[in-house]
This record gives sequence, C-alpha cells and structure tokens, in this order.
Amino acid sequence: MESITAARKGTASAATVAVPDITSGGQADVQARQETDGFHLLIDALRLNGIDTIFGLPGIPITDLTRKAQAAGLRVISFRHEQNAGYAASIAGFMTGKPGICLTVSAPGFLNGLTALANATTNCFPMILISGSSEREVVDLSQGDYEEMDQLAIARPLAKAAFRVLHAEDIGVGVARAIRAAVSGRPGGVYLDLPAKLFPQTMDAEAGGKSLIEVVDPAPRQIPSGEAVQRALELLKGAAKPLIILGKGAAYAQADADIRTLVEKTGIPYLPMSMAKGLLPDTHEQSAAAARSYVLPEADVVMLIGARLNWLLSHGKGKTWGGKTSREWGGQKFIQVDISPQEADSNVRIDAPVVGDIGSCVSAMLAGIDAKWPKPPAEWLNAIAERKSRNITKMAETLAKNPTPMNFHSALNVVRDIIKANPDAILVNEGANALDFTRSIVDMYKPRKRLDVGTWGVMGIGMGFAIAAAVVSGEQVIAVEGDSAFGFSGMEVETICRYKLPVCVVILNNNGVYRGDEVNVTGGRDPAPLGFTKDARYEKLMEAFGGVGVHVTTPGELREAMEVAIRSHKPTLINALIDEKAGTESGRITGLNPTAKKT
Ligand code: ADP
Ligand code: TZD
Repeated sequence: MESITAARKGTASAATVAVPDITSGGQADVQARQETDGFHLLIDALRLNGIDTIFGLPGIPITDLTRKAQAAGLRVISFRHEQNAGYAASIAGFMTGKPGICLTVSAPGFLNGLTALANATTNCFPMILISGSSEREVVDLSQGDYEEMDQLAIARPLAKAAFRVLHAEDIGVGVARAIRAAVSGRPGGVYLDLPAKLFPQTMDAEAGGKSLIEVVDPAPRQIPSGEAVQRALELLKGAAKPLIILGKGAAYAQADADIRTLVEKTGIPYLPMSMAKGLLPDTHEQSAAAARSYVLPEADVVMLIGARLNWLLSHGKGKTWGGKTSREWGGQKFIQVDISPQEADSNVRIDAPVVGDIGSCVSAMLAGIDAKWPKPPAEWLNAIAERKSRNITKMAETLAKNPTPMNFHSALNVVRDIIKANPDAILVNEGANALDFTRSIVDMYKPRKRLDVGTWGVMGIGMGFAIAAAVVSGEQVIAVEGDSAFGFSGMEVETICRYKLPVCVVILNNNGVYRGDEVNVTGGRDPAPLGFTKDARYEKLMEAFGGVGVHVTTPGELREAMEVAIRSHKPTLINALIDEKAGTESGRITGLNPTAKKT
C-alpha cells in the first residue's frame, strides 16, 4: 500500500481554534493557537496512510466529519443506505489491496453497515467500518441514549478485529491498528468505534501530528518455506491428471504475471473460481472451465491457489469429486497455496500446504520449475480438450437461438459480445439464474473485472459494488442483475446519477425471484411469495434521477442500448424483459434448497 506525500508527515492539518490565553492575568484576551481535534486527526490519519475515498452516509455524530473530509481532499461518496456503502468499501478493498472505508452513524446506521462488514470478513476483503457511537457512560449503564448500542461488542464476532478509541491522541494508533488488521495476513473486515465525544476533543496540533502513524509495510510478504514448496512441486510433477484451481485470493494478490507464467510453464489445465475469471483470459487454451464436471472427479492432484474448499467447491469431496456417495472423498491429493495456515484440512486432507502470500509462493514455485518440467500427459489434456470443444459447440448452438420472448441465453449472448469488445469494463453480477448463466456465458479477459456475490451468495451487493468499481477504476461498469437482486440496492441509482458514474445496469427481468410464473396455490388474492409486479418499469427509476432508462424486449434492442450506454458513459438502466418461465429455483444450487415432500 502506498502512502501519501511525505509532505504531510508529522503535521496534523490544524484547525485554528481560538483558546483563552491563561497566562495573561485573567484577561479575556484570546490568542489564536494551533490546535487540532478528533475530526482532523482522523482525516489526517487516513490520508497519511493513502486512503483517498470514504463510502458512507452522514448523520449524528459524523455529519461534520464527512464535510471536513471532503474539504481536506478526500473523495466522499454518500449513499442512500449504509449496507450499500459497506459493500462499496469492501469491494474497493478487494480491487486495490487498500482497506475500503465505510463511515456510518451509530446503532441503526452501524447495523446497516454490519452485514457488509461480515460479508467482507467472509470473503477476505479488507475493509474498515468506522461508526460513530453514543456516550459510553450512558450506553454502559443502559440509560437510554440517542441510538444507544454497545456496537463494539456486536461487531466483534463478525469482524477480523474490532477497536474503540476514546481519546484524540489515540486516533493515530486506532487507525494504524485497523489498517494492519484489515490488510495483513488473510484480509478481512475491521470495526473502528468512535464515540461522539471523541470528534470535538482538541489537542495541540503538533502533538497531534506526532501521534499519527504512517503504517510501514501494512501487508508484509509471507515467504513460504522451501520445504513446503518442494513438497508441492514433487506432488505436482508426479501427477497424471493435475489441475489448478484459481480463487479470488489469487485475483486479490495482484501477482497476475507470475500466476499466468506458472500455469503456462507447467501446462496444467486450470479452473477459475467466479471472481478469478479473467486472471488468465477465459479463452485461454488451458482453461478447463467448459469441462468442469469432467476435470473435478478425474483429477488426481489439485493445486488450489487462493481458493477454499468450501461449498462452492463441494467441500472437496462427494460426487462432484468422484466420491461414490455425497460425503465420500474422491481420492484426489491437494496442494493448497494460502496465506492462512489454518485453512488447510478444513474439509479434506491437504497433502501439501504452501503457506505464504500468493505472490511469494508462486514466485518460489516458479524458481523450482525449469525447462525440463514435464508437461501433463497428453491423454489428460486431450480428454479435456475433447469435452471442452463438445460443450463449447453445444453452448454456441444455444446462444445462437433467438427465442421470443428473450431468455437468459439470448440476452447474455449480447453481454458476452459487449464485454469482449470492452475488456476493460468491470462486470458486477448478482441474482440466481442471472448469476449462474452470466458466469458461464460471459468470458472475462482481464483480472479483477468480475465482481459478484462471493462466498455467501449474498443479494444486494449490486449497486454498491458498481459504484465503488466506477469510483476506484474510472472504467465503464456493467451490472447484470436479477430483478430480485436489483431490488436490494435499487435506490442507489440516485447515487449513480448524482456522482455521474459510468454505470450501465442491465436487469434481466423475469418478474420474480428465480422466475415469475408462480401463482398463489390457494387461489387467494395475494401474489405468490416469489412473484413480483408483472412488467415492472424499473428503467423509470433511473430516469427519475436524470439517467437514461431503456425498456428492451429483444437482443437487438439490448445490444443497441448497451452500446449507447458505453459510448456515452451515462448512468443507464436497461430493463430487459425475459421469459418469466426462464430460470430454475435457486439457479444452479437447487440441491441446497430444502423442499417439503410432494404429497
Ligand atoms: P473463491 O471463493 O474464489 O474460491 P475464497 O474466498 O474461498 O476464494 O478463498 C480465498 C483464499 O485466498 C482465502 O483462503 C484467503 O486466505 C486467501 N488469500 C487471500 N489473499 C491472499 C494472499 N495475498 N496470499 C495468499 N492467500 C490469500
Ligand atoms: N437475501 C439475501 C441477502 N441473499 C440471498 N441470497 C437471498 C436473500 C436468497 N436469494 C438467492 O439466493 S438468489 C435470490 C434470492 C432472493 C434472487 C433470485 O432472483 P433474481 O434472479 O431475480 O435476482 P433470477 O435470475 O430470476 O434467478
């Protein structure tokens, strides 16, 4: 993480406060002295550590903080709901490797931000939730303060670390601790509790400046042991059917060139997890994504780089991995490259854990791979190539169809072309079917360009991620949203318009959660639980705030609308009506959905 200009070191931006000069014999003559306060110390501490953006929502006690932060040159992005500000901060953290900052008011504002903090911790995104809080003395005696809540205690189990600062002179330490906790080792969400009384506390500006800490080496490299690297290389070398799985930890590590070299030098087929798509272009000949259900059970040695064997990888066992039952181990040997020493053996035995930061681990492995490194056996590569080409042909046939009404495939075929033509655009994606189909149909070409629901499969990240992606990168953002998914953060289209961000939202609108053709089984007047208003005109929401709204029903209209949006960079919402019968319950994870026995 880079720090800001050396020029700022050591001096706090002093608020000139008029204080009575007590040395002048009780005279009320007031001499201006350089003082600083909690507001300025916090802003200076953040700036000193290279933080240039705050995502938040103002109110008591942090209203003035947002104003002063903007005045001090920080970019302050004000949201309509804290959860979206929190998601924005967390994904900014993922994209940049610097902790994303979310600022909220106390109790309800804090709680609104907390889901995003927990999601950041779960996804290993570095983020700091800074919340104002009420008076400690009153809160601790439960005396009923304005927005009373013991926020620190509530945040603690959901955060990687949680801190509270009570005195202005400790702000520097508090911010430094929060930054280190967020980005060192396995990244995560950190909570920083700042009671209202802290902000107006004053202290001498020079002493205040000295109390700030510019964090040196906030995310230190962690070098793997030579023995661990050797063990992993031996295993990989002896494999008949090796496979590499790249996870979002690999994307986060920003070791793109070395990861690509490792894959290409070894010649091992790889699978990208959802947010690792584009680390190597999805069109790479070694990508086994189109043969996923073949390679997982068949592989004999699997190297995980920044990916956990959680539910997204069927816990490394069961039928997906060639086990005979849903719980049986398929017999693969695993190498796991991860910064967390505790991750290994979480679900199945890890034969060769390589603990360290991915950059250091991958470069250490590369050092052990020479020109004599054996390419994987041709039978393995050929078998994969054959499945791949069969599946790709099948998919091409499906994508070429042009049914009426439009379905997920014919709509996403357009998005696929648009991303191909605009590989720098960032794709945000949420929904169930809207997520699963986009992930498999839309190829990504560059790292960290696909941002989605992550480890929890959480709905509501859409507009927060889109806003942060546009703010952080300045690139065009395309958010492909299920109509249900969009609803969780839809009001933020106002934020998109207010900040004039180049965000094009595409709602794949099938009138409901998963699909839109359910009816109330009782025949009563209420709609079915999963159905929404038919043909809702979501595009009018964007028009209401000065953006462009388009209603489309064909792939041709969708293409035209997306091209115009990308040319103009204007905030755009395209309401793409698709077949309400398209989609399955829970998308591709129907198996996780308990249903009552059919009677
Ligand atoms: P995916 O969902 O893509 O499979 P996960 O979120 O499950 O990915 O896994 C990411 C893993 O990457 C975590 O176990 C985390 O500890 C690890 N990780 C994150 N950053 C780094 C890094 N810089 N170096 C090494 N491992 C990392
Ligand atoms: N609430 C939260 C916060 N996260 C969730 N994942 C859900 C509820 C449950 N859920 C899903 O897992 S997907 C989904 C919900 C409500 C919406 C699916 O409908 P959609 O997408 O319109 O967004 P498709 O394309 O119609 O499936």
